[in-house]
Amino acid sequence: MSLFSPFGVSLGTVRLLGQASQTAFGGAAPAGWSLYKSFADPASGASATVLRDDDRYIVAFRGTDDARDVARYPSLFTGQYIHFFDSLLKSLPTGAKYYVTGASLGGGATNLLADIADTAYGGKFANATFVAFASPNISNANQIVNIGFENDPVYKLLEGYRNQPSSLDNLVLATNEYMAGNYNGLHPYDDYAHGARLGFAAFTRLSQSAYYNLMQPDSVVVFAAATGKVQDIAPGRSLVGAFYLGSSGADAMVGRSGNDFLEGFGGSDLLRGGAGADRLRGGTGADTLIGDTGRDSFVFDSRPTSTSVDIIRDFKVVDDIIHIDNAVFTQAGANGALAAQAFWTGAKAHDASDRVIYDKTTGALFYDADGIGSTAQVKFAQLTKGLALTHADVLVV
Ligand SMILES: [Ca+2]
Ligand SMILES: [Ca+2]
Ligand SMILES: [Ca+2]
Ligand SMILES: [Ca+2]
Repeated sequence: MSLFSPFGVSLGTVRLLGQASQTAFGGAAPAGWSLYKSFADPASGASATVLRDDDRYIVAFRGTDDARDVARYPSLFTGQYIHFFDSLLKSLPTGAKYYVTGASLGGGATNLLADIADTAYGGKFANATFVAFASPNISNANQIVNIGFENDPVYKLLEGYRNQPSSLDNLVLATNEYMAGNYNGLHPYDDYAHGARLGFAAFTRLSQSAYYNLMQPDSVVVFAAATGKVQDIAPGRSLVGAFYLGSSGADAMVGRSGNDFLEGFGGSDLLRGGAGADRLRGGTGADTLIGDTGRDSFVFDSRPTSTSVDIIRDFKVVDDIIHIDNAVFTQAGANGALAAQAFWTGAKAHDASDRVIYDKTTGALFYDADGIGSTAQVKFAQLTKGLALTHADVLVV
């Protein structure tokens, strides 16, 4: 399972089409794709870009990506808007593989084409892949997937913001406006989460997330984009776990009472789980991790170096566990519980089999690739002093 698996579309295709939708706004074409046709109808303001790679075509509709689009919403509602593109769509070849995308009003056109693709334009778009971003109107036809932020007041506007089978409904762009309390962009109306570029950057982050395959279409995914603390603030959701994805800079992300998944990426981040069984993954940088109550797991999957020592403020032996990834802790052993002989309590290794060493007097946690061999141990975490830590507190993943 992942965010997009029910829709038969990969994250790679979503990212490709996200970039293509940016091409309609003057962004660079995706690698391997070239401009096939530009379309602009001055009378209606409708415009689109068609990209080509051999016998594959991407039709990227564009809107203005700002409030001027609203004048066209009635024609989205009636379905007439797509017909501003008739001359373009009729001119495209038959028998090709089509991808159809767009953001905002362009997303609306994408939904309208999905609705009529089985019969309109000679059926040439009947087998197209449809991915729409931040669209006010939502179709559920032709396996379209609709992507937008729940706090974007444009997304699903013409549906009264109702969840739809084709829509991702719980993605949050946690900007300063969001954290100030405008959790849905309607208090007051503010389209701060509508910018297509912001959305595109968020999807790049998704592709880098170690949690991607744990996400489902209705998962709450919070993208940190605020200068201060980030937390899901949606009402009625305090017990629902969320995925928190940080930026490449310093983030401060705090989970609520559900089972949360936090990922800091680069920068020295503060991750705090709150109640519930949380998973905290600092990424690179010197991160501060706080699990709070519940059975929390702390994941170390970046190469242990002196600049990436994470502090775990509240490790509790009875509840919590440390995960070390053998892709970077290469001598830690196979996936599963750390071998008893690979753990040692002391200032340094005492035999050749020691890999994880806890210094009870300082609280330092070390990795030693070869035990008492010639390779020096590297500190990778700072825990509290005096813990009754054992090999059972470390899982190799
Ligand atoms: Ca970060
Ligand atoms: Ca939590
Ligand atoms: Ca917790
Ligand atoms: Ca980090």
